[in-house]
Amino acid sequence: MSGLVHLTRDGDIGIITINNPPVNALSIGVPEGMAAAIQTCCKDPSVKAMILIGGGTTFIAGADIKEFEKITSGEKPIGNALFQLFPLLENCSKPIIAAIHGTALGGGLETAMCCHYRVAAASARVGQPEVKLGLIPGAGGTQRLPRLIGLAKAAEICAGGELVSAAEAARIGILDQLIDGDLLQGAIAFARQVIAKGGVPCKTSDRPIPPYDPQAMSAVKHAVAKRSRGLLAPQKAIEAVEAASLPFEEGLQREAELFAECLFSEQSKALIHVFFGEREVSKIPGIGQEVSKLPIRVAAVVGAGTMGGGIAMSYANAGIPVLLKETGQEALERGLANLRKNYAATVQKGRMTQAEMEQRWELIQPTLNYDRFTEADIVVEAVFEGMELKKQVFAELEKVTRPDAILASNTSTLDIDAIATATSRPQQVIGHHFFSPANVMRLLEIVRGKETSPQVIATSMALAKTLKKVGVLVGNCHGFVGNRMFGPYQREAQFLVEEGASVQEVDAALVDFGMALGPFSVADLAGLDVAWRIRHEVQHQVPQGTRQPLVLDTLYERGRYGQKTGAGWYRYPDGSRMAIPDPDVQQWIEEKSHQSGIVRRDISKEEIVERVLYPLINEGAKILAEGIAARAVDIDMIYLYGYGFPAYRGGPMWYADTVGLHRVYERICQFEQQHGAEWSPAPLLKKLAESGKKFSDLDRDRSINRD
Ligand code: 3H9
Repeated sequence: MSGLVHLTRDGDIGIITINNPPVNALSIGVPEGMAAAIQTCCKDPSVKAMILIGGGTTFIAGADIKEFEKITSGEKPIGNALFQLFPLLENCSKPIIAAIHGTALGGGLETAMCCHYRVAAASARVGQPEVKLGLIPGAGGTQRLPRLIGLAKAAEICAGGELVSAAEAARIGILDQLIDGDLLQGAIAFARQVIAKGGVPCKTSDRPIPPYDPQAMSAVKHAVAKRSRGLLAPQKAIEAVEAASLPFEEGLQREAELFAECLFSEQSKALIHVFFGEREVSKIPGIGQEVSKLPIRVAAVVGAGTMGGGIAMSYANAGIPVLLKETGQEALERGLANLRKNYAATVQKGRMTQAEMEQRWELIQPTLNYDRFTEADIVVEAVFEGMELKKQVFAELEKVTRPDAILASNTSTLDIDAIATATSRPQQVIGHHFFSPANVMRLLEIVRGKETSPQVIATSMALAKTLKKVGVLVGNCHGFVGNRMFGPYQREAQFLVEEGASVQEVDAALVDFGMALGPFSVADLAGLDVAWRIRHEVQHQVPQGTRQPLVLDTLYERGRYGQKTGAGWYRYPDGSRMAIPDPDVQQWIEEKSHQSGIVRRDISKEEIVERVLYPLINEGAKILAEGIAARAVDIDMIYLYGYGFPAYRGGPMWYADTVGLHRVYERICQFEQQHGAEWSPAPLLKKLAESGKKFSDLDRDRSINRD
């Protein structure tokens, strides 16, 4: 038996404990260890039943995701040992009871379903989340789950990937019993009852599938199609579940084919990159676990506008009391009314109870002065985006906060070191760039100034987790990582419409690529006044003769600021959010093209995607070379969680790797010839392309050097 699995006894019951921290994944050695333990118990006539339980904080979180790359590279076959274990478990003549705490996920739930009974702690959760990795359950999950709970419910769980609480799992038939108190003792008592009743094992694969409900199935299919635009795995999961109507072994065979199809897909590789990426970004080179963190018990936000209100909600949602300061009564009341409206909408959608809303509301304490700011462990400044105003606020904060308080700015573009000069404690100053709506968007771009202390950085990273955000640490430059890269992306979108594409063609090409919204819809949402102001703020740095977008000024001058004014690149009649193409905009674009001597032409979807994404990637390469982002994966996570980049493409840098850096570099060189110096390729991109390497190779090398 392997050291990862231990066999102990409680009288006539064999207790098989998996010890593969942190999540008891089914890594090499675990299925083998379980198989050996079962065989030992089977041979021993004094053992009447077995309990399978996880050591530590959880049951089994599934197959070891790290091992999938070995399979796709041909180093290892798919789940060999698992496929030998499962018949051994299910066909065992002595009853085996899975005792679940923490989570039983993916291969973990599949293991539990091969056991003859399942009991769980009330706090446990189960699920088949493989679709989140671009996969489907591949070890019988799509065949056994329908036999427990019916085809429609199984399709919902396998194609949606959401976790199910123990109470719900017991209600629908995945679990046989919930255990109060000590799980192992409860499982032992359950096993004794099974033995007393004659101990005849009940195989999941022998069960008939509960009666089919076509209406429920079609509702699941409809919901899945709506939620999973562009994704392969959810559809395959439904196909696999439907194959459960076949004889069991045939269904298993179909599941295996579909699993392999998903496993070898680019989507799955990208989503696995995202799974590890989301965790990797919290590991900061040079700032280890030993750096102590400041406690965040009370927060304060300066500015109750859209951003400030959303930030206050993020703190309240995490249970942290937050002071919300405005300068005037009217602005404060407006901000609070918006907050209340936001919360009420969440309650209406059923995502929060009224009681939860009231609890969170209580945590937000409005104020017109700094009187209680000494209580704050962190202050987030969220005032209008202008250097002088921000400096003034920071100078005030210095006087009203404790010396150990973190002073964070929500600036989206401004120099954090310049802001820090307004205080005598630059080591406490940091950027916390939230994304709108701040209570919803998961990205928190954390901007380190040149003097920000390691403790303030470590606290900010931990705080991001508390706020349920993905915190990514970046360096200080105009626009940091996200908005700096977004500049060339937006610029090229505008050039494309001047050259012949329509606003909606550009948006549609990017939406088809998988972006949540096209660049013009995003611009209308963010506000064209904001884009105009940012462009004009940096205008003096742009070299003479550089091509400038022609139409943004026209829209701005006509008061078309986007959705908030009912018109921008599109029209939004009667306050709706539905973008309607506007012939006036098309006419202005054509006039401007004509005046500038641009000959309009047809532009293919492929060119649109390359023209807007490649400058984004090129800028990303410059950012990497400058160390503004520590790793390509940091950039990927920023784009996924802050800019609606499709997760199944892994983020812009991962996407570039999949296209091939040589191809990306060549196209950028061609665009440079056609469109000028703005397209000059990043030296790092050139170097990687010429040496046949990828951005992910660079990350791997850096992580090896770090370890
Ligand atoms: C599958 O089962 C396929 C089968 O159907 C068929 C096979 C043939 N493997 O998230 P955390 C690591 S597919 C390897 O921070 P939490 C994770 O990277 C699998 N490593 O903790 C992290 O490492 P590090 C289906 C894994 O408490 C550490 O564990 N299962 C795995 O917030 C802690 O993780 C899933 O998709 C894994 N399976 O959340 C479940 N899981 O410390 C994926 C975790 O180095 N896992 N790690 O950064 C999860 O959803 C969450 O990790 C879980 C714990 C809820 C379990």
